[in-house]
Amino acid sequence: ILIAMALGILVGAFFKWIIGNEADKEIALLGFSFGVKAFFVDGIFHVGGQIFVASLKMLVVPLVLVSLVCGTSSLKDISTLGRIGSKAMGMFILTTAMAIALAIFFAVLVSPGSGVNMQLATAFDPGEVKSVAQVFIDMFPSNPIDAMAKGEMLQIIIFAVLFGIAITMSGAAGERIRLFFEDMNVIVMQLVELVMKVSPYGVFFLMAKLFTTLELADMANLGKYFGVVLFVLFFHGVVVYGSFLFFVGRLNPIIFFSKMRETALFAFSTSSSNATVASNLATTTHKLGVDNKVASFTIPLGATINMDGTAIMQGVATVFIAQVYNIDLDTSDYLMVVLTATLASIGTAGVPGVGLVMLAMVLEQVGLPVEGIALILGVDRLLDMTRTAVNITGDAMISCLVAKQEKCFDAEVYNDPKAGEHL
Ligand code: DAS
Repeated sequence: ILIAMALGILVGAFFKWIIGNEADKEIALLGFSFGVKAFFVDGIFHVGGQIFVASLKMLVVPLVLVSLVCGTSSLKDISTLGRIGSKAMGMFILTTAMAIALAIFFAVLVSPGSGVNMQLATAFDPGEVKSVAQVFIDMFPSNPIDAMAKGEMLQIIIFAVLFGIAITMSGAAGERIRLFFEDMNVIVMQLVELVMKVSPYGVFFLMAKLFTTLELADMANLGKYFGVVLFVLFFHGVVVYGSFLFFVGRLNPIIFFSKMRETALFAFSTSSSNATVASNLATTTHKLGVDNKVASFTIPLGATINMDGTAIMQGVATVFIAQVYNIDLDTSDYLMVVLTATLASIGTAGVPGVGLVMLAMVLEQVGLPVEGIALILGVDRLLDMTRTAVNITGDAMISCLVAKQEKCFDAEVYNDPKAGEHL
């Protein structure tokens, strides 16, 4: 992806030089540059880029529907939800909402996108502004099929969770449907994999088109975006999680972070929370003293629905893209971003790149141009690796807190530097 990005920038800048300022061109050259612009920039690059963005958006509905139905119905029966489940869910949602609020605060503070003045292909229409009450009423779909057809993601998320709970209450019939959705989940993950395979081409086309218009000076803005996301990821992962461990769990954060090192590195290298579940389970039970009764529930569920790192990227990216296109977001927009990105991160399965797919949904929900994703695609890979490490660290931290509160926690194992060394 990085090579595709670099090539796209070079080709885009080259064509920008050819097309350049038409005023000082000979007629012949004018014809040539017009041909280049029509065939390459507005032709191949534009069409290829838009196809890629459309394929990202194509994944959102099946991905959210299937991964949420699986996640919710895998609770087997609602009684497991009980105290452990509701405490874990409460902590998941609290830390994710805090992550987005932090992301938006620092993004507005640093304003990485201001000064770019990117032109929109069509005039920006924010659509009708809903009251917060209306937002909550509209979250419940009167027609779930219509909601899926229109991509009303908040409605799809609510329907998927309710449907998943209904499955756990439906005995043998529900079990058959649950297994069907588990199979569908495998297929949808392959679909995501397929789109991620062609993403280098998509990145090339989007960056080439982008850099026939973007000033290189705007790269500084991209660098600021990258820096803000990384800063908030580290701040949230170290300061916020460390504070929860120390003040709520009365646990030494230094021990936690030193024991989480290998698992965090595994998440960083795989960019997949799902792939890290086994490692995270082993670390939380054998090294951090969390009873398997808690970890076996909170780690897999957290890998699916607790993605603070992803929510941070989505919060910063939304502010960045709004600033790049000079679109003012007001308080209700930011509240909608917090709500949507929290729900989006719940609906995001833990595989590489899905945070970007869900970003398309967050942008659409607040009426921002989805093609703005092109701006950040090229630098997303390294951010994906980092935010995945934060995602799974949050799962482990919450597992420790819930286990401690439920008296399913072995403090001796937690404080023993040699515990679980055989892993
Ligand atoms: N890579 C995802 C994960 O596994 C996160 C993301 O794409 O944002 O957690």
